[in-house]
Amino acid sequence: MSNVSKAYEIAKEVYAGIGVDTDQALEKLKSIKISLNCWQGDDLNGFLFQEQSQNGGIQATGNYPGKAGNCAELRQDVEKALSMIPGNHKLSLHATYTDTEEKVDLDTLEPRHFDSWIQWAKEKGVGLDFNATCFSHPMADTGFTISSADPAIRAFWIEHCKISRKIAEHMGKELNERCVTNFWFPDGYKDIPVDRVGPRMRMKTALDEVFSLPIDSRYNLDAVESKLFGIGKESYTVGSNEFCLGYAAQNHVALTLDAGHFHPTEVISDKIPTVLLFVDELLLHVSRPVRWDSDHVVIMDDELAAIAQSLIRNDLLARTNIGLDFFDASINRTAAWVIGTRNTIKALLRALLEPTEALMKLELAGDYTSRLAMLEELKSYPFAAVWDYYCEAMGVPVREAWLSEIKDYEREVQFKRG
Ligand code: RNT
Ligand code: ZN
Repeated sequence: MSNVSKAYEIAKEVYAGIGVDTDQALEKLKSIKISLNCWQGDDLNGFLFQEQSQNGGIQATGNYPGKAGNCAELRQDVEKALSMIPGNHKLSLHATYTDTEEKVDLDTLEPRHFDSWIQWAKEKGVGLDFNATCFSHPMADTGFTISSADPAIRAFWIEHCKISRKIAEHMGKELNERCVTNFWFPDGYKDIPVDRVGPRMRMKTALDEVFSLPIDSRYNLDAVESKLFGIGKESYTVGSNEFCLGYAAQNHVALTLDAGHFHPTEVISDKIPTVLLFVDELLLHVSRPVRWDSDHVVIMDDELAAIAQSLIRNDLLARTNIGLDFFDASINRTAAWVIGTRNTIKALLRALLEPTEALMKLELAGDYTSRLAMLEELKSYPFAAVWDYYCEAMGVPVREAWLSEIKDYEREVQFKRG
């Protein structure tokens, strides 16, 4: 028996002692899909435009060598990352990640421009999600997209959003797995506006038009993402939390909660169980803000643990789509995926290894002493042995064994890229 198996057998007994079935937890864990953000692979460049004007107040920083420069390279990197992550997962594509030689723009894209991605996803058994790309484009230079006061700009972005839904529906149909399409708009002002209502009314009307296009809900789910502020849009964001929450609740679209899009002491782990009382579904952008919406790689911090607990304790997974949103260009980009995704899965496992029912009983009985005592003791329970065993059983590297694979991969593949 390997050390990993031996340690697992002991851990299994320890958890059984508090009424937790580790095998059952792992079965459940296996069914949870994480949507990897494609944009971690190439610093949000995409392949639609040769020279992309970057705007929208989001930014990848760093210049680590070996970045994917085309679809084939990006896919190769994603495959590498997925080979080190246990379970079956999804890839979230932005509209700019087309695979085509044709001269197309965001308002003339068609589902067929994503054929190679769909083909690849089928072959690899990877699910796909989608994102309208309403930034880094000359039509977004004024800082406004679908809420622009200029009807031509507004029409351009409305068209792009409609097309995005069509593409997503096509992907979902082809893969026979619902695609989740995220809509985030950078729209806002650097300085204090006079009219706080007008842009929001325009955004509301524009979204109504976008979502009026009939789409098969078996194949696509729409989600709107709020934000507190972006770089250069510090004073006013059209798609604020209240705007998106209200819109999602009223119109039965999903709400996207990005961990980096709130005031620094606000946490999405508390928003998840709250807003699900009022919205149908959620899309999470699991991220890590450091002082601001800096999109750092997800680590095993308290908030990640709390997000996982929120989902598991109240069984909210069925209405929550878990996606990642970070982009660090200062470290190996493939390693970033591996670190962030493994951590997210690890956090879910830790939550699954909690004797939730017993804890809830203590709480209801008013025994807060035992609640605190147990929650603290649980932190040093041997969850790592269960995690290692899961990795081994799922055929992915155990502990940091994946790191040397990345080092080989960057030496042999990524650093040789032109
Ligand atoms: C921006 C939003 C948005 C983007 C991605 C690239 O602040 O978080 O989700 O990060 O669409
Ligand atoms: Zn996000």
